[in-house]
Amino acid sequence: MKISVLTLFPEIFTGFQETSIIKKAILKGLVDYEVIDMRSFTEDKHNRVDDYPYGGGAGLVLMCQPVIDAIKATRTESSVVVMLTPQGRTLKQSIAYELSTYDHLILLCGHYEGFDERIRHYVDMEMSIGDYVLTGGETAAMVISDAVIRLVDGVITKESHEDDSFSNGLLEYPHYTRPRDYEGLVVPDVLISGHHENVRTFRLKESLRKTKRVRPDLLESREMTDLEIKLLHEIENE
Ligand code: 4H6
Repeated sequence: MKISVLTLFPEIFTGFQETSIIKKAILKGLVDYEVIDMRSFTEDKHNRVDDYPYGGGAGLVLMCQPVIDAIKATRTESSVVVMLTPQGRTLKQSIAYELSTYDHLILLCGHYEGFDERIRHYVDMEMSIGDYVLTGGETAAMVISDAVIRLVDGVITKESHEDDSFSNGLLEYPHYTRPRDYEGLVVPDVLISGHHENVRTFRLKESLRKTKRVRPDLLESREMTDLEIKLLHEIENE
């Protein structure tokens, strides 16, 4: 898959592209990651990309010309143009899965007070990473890129994201590694027993316990198996 980021601050993305799993995905050719400076599209004699809002008010607004020319130069038949804004649809793991199946994502990052409204005519969807305000769309674009890239086939193993929090509608179970006893904090016996079925049940129960405690909203909209119902009853009676 290809991801093109349209931004006024391309340097923010260097550390992201050069680190860990994202770097490997790019090196393996699984993702083509391109960062484009929208300022290079300005036709203003002072290189301006923003201007005062009609009707007055504080702050500056990104102009149509450089932004729309950047979109037109970057998009192809198969591109999906995603604008990062506080008003967009909130990112969820299920949306990250959906985005990871696309051929070409264009992530459009705004700054200042936002975009001239007419730019939305050139956008396929508007996304938000949560209910808070950022100084620019770049960090949101990085969050979306990260969530999507790790789901692209071959970037990490399937098992490693099938167990992820949210993938099965629950938060992830706890993990332990050596040593077995750290200052009296011991690893649960079942994980050392080698009994795979018991390990699976333990992990499911701990996932349910954590989800019930910190994200009960996730349980409300989720179908339960008989085993899950039984484990939840056990948790309630402990
Ligand atoms: C578009 C419009 C995304 C982009 C306005 C972007 C939060 C998110 C931005 C703005 C973002 C999110 C500019 C409005 C700064 C506030 C960039 N903030 N803003 N939740 N900011 O995904 O002032």
